[in-house]
Amino acid sequence: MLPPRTDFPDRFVFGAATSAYQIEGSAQGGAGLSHWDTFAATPGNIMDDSNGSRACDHLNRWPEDLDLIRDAGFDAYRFSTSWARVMPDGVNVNAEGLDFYDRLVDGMLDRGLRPFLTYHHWDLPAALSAQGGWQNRDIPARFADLCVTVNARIGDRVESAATLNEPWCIAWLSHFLGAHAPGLRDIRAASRAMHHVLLAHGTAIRALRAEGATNLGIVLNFETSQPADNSPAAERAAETQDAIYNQWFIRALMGQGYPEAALEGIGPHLPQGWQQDMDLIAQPLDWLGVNYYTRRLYTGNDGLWPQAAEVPGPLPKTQMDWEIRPEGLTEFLTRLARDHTGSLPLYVTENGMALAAGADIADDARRVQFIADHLRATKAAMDRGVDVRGFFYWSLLDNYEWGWGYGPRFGLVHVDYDTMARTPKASWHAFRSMLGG
Ligand code: IFM
Repeated sequence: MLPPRTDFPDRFVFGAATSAYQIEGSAQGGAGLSHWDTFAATPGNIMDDSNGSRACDHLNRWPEDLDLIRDAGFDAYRFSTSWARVMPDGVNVNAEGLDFYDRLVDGMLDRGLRPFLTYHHWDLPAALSAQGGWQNRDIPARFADLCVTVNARIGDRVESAATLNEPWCIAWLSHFLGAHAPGLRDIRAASRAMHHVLLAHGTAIRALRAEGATNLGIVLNFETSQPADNSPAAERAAETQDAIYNQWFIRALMGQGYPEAALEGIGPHLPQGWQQDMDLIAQPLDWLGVNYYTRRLYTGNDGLWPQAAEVPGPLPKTQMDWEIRPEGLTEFLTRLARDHTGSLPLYVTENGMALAAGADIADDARRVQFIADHLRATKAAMDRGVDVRGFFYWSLLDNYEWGWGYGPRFGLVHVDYDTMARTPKASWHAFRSMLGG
């Protein structure tokens, strides 16, 4: 059972989250190819060789999906706009794309749902990727254009807007670890992307404020990083990983500079004159989104980079093989407020688990437990004085889990990918009982 709603303040927001490429169906509605379409078309990049061309067919089934959010009793829906749908070539606007988001936002308001927009959740137009994408210093201006264009159409009706979802994934996972589009393993590309993604955020926030947009933030992901043993080498590996993953972005955003432990490897490859960009990156924010899923353990190695030294941990795991450790959420929320964000409002913008469907696709008791434990972990941080304003479950629907394809099932609602039938799971019903939907 989930904790009662009365454990949380009246104004605390409960929501469900998705992203465009993972659910919409990228081959429809006049969208251009994104670098996820081209990455997925390259054999070996996606575990089941699938892509997001149809995904959950949300482009056509969105009324049913919004009904599911409303009927569970959620207050809000966190969604993203697809860059390749709004600007198929990265520059020119596809009116059909903007019309879709216009209808979607009206659909939310008609159902009493508060729209929480994310401008970019990874579907960079392939045309911009071909010009260097996040490695290219022009990308901040292009991204600001996207944000201003979308804001002009739906900004009057969204409650809040985040520039980017998980810049670590956009930059490091995609350009150094090679696991996400564009699939590079190149320190120069990665270092440039690590900087340009932040510059794009700052440039967009400044442009949006000039248009009068309010309630602006960004969504970062955090993962507990711990040494697997007592050796100095393991400690160093965990610290380097923590610096790259958990400190790089938040420190720069809060005007605290890049962390030394990460600059050691990344610094030599940053674009020349990067120091002059740091003020623009540190634009004042109205809130910060926190995505939390797991922790990872590192043993020592001789190299600079900790990933080579990751070892499996002993805790129970999700379908992604991610350790389940709810107290990590309390730790991050309190650490963020203490070390970086002070009184800035925080939202848990993503938390959830992948769980394979059993014989009864609606029975996901383990997920109910997972959610209950993470809601309690959120409350524990609030009890310590952290200003947490909301919790969004990832994800409303089973969907396209990037390089993992359609195997992992994160949804509160099961999706049959042949028939597209939606079936609410026990976790959806648990939220409904908690929220009075
Ligand atoms: O599915 C992703 C989402 O797109 C971003 N955050 C993590 C989720 C689970 O991997």
